[in-house]
Amino acid sequence: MSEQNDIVRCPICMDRFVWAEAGHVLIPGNDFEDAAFVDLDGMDPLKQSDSRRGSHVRCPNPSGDMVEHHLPATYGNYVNRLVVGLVGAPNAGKTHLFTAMVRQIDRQGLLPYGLSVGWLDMRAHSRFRQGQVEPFESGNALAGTRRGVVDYAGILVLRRFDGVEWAVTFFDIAGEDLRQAGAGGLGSAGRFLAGADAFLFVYAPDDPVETGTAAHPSENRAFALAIERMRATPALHGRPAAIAFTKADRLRYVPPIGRWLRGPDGNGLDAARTRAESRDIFAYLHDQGAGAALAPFSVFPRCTLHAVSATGGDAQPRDGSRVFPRGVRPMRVLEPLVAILAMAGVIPGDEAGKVGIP
Ligand SMILES: Nc1nc2c(ncn2[C@@H]2O[C@H](COP(=O)(O)OP(=O)(O)OP(=O)(O)O)[C@@H](O)[C@H]2O)c(=O)[nH]1
Ligand SMILES: [Mg+2]
Ligand SMILES: [Zn+2]
Repeated sequence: MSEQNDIVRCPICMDRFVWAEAGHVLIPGNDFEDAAFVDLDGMDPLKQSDSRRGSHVRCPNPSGDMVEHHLPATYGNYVNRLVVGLVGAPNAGKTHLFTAMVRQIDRQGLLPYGLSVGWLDMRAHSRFRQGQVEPFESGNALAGTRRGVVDYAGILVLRRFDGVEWAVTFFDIAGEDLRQAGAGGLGSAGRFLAGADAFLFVYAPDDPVETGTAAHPSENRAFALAIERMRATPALHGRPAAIAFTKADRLRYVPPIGRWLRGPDGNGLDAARTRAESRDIFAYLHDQGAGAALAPFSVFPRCTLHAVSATGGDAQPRDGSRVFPRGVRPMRVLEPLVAILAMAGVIPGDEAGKVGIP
């Protein structure tokens, strides 16, 4: 959300500090190890801004409670900032969903909403494309997220037709870290729950094949923690949330899920349609006894529910790894994000103002 011009909250450690326009930046070499700190003080302003692009600054982390970490050196240029946290149980499908979202964003999937896109950290984005999006596009299942990694998964720059720009930071951490974040404080990986401006809850129908131990449908520890945090932190009240009911391909013949999954995808905002979809899926999950999946509705005044599929079908084992034999076919993966962007005011206008209002 918007803050005072030069005060930045680091999305990694959550400290607030005054953003310094000069000082040292970390200019990456070919490898992160080759990176070199360069002092911009006294440098010609034109060269300075050139050097800032593509480089990083060390977060001063005033509270000194984290290992050294870095932010893109242009992060502070954006007055409008939104941090979106993906929340969900281990194996829920957060990483596949996020990867499918990035792929769709890169295909200009947000243009129908008046948003053109860029990535704040192009190097990190290229790495993500190579390491995640490309294997995914070639039909390979992605690995589970490494535990203990506290870093943003990507920072998107959205530019509206009226020229207003937003920096949108995404966090996708391991579900197991989220699950344990409650035990004895937030834990380093779970602290992003405290600083997220919006939550993308990821819920999947039970999956006995992968987990072996299907969780009790009414229990979702990752959701519960985010909600607890929300209740305990008045500053967070009123933040938007969307629930992605992912892997809906498994329910493609089950009404009303299948019908919504085949429904409009990327056709612009329609608050009434989103309300109807949220109601239908709410009723379905309620019938299934999946109360925990619906818990976000009890704390987030603006909350939506969407049937999505990151992959279009199940992965199957092949030669020691897992593949999608017919390739991937993401369905409606941007719908939850679009709802969040509308609720957060990133997408402006009357229709956006109605999204998520019960
Ligand atoms: N059928 C189907 N399977 C999916 C879909 N998305 C993910 N999966 C499968 O679900 C498994 C877990 O997906 P991930 O994206 O790694 O889950 P995660 O929530 O990031 O898990 P952690 O990183 O461990 O927290 C993978 O084996 C995928 O093959 C989907 O849309 N449809
Ligand atoms: Mg993951
Ligand atoms: Zn920091």
